[in-house]
Amino acid sequence: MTKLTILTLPDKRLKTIAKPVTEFNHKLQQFAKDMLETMYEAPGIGLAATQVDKHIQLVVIDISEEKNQPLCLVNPKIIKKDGVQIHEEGCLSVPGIYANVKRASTVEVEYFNEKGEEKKLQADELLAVCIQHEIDHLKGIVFLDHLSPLKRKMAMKKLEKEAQNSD
Ligand code: K2U
Ligand code: ZN
Repeated sequence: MTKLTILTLPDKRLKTIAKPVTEFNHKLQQFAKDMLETMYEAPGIGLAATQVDKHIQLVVIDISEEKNQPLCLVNPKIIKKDGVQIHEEGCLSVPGIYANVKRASTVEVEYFNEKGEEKKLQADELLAVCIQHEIDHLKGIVFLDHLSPLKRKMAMKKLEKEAQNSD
């Protein structure tokens, strides 16, 4: 297994729009395993391929306490959204910054697993937040992009300050 390097803002590669996966082969399945290992190690409950500078439509998620319920969503599409929820979010690509983000409270997602099998999933609460957060990454969107310009500016200033302090 390989631990992958996670990009952090202000790296512009995080704004890249991911391409659909067309080949479900051993290489993709190994990449999904490496993504899960990197996510558990971070630690996080989700990770998008964009964040490790691989611009394909693949995200991994595991919100279970025991870290034993991994999900791999390839070419995910939200086909239904309902309600509104506000949840505090962080991001492995935006270290040390947390903010409330408004998102749909439930989503229905069509996707393929790493073997190329078609799947459909209904999610609510934290899983719905995570799925929307990760699919945003595949569109080059980070959670700060949902904030007001003032809040986003304040968050970027804090990020820059923390980056200077850690140099
Ligand atoms: O995309 C990422 O960086 C992974 C996020 C996913 C996430 C953010 C906000 C809300 C739900 C999911 C990381 O897992 S952030 C770290 C974290 C860990 C536990 C709970 C919430 C956030
Ligand atoms: Zn994130």
